[in-house]
Amino acid sequence: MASKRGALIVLEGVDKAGKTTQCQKLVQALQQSGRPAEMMRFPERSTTIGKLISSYLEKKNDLEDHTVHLLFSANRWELVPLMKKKLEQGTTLVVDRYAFSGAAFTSAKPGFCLDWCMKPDVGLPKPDLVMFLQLSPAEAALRGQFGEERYETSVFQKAVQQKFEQLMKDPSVNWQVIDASKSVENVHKDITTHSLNTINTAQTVPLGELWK
Ligand code: NYM
Ligand code: MG
Repeated sequence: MASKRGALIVLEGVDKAGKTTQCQKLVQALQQSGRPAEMMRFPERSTTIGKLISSYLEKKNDLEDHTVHLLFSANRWELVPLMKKKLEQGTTLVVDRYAFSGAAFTSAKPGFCLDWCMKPDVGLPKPDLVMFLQLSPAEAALRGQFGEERYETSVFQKAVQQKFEQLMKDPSVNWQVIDASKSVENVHKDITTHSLNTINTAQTVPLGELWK
């Protein structure tokens, strides 16, 4: 029998929904239960492309909007060989943001349509599960001030949320909406349940291609 592949699990949501915390807790829980798992994040700021993106987000440089969109996508593509290798080796990848953030954030800018924004990411490894951490703008505001980075304003985040809602209508993607207003531990429990189911079923189906 061929060895079992890992699952590709993505967490999405607006800023402050708790994605990073939950990714870390999920990886830890999977590892502790003897399942190989690693965390990844996008943008991955350590590469040459990632450094350009990072300084853009920190407002240290300006980039034309289409250009930065394509750099975010390129930053995913440059990690595809590594992702595929890990998945084939049986490691489950827990990913903090993916192509959905790419499409939602750029299409929230004036003059961009969702369809154009999705194109560069067509054919990326398709997540076996995308969990959307749902948090209302009011609840997000209770979690304190936004940071200093580009896009971190409540007006822009509301536009991003609407784009995510459009993306979630696509039945070719396995979306699960998670109520992120619950306690960290209860959100973690929900996420773990969905992830364990996905890890079991991913072993029986080949890795797909996104938006194809
Ligand atoms: N972002 C993230 C995009 O605009 N496009 C993308 O493709 C991705 C992956 O970068 N505000 C935005 C969303 C976030 C920011 O922040 C990355 P963080 O805190 O590193 O996840
Ligand atoms: Mg963040």
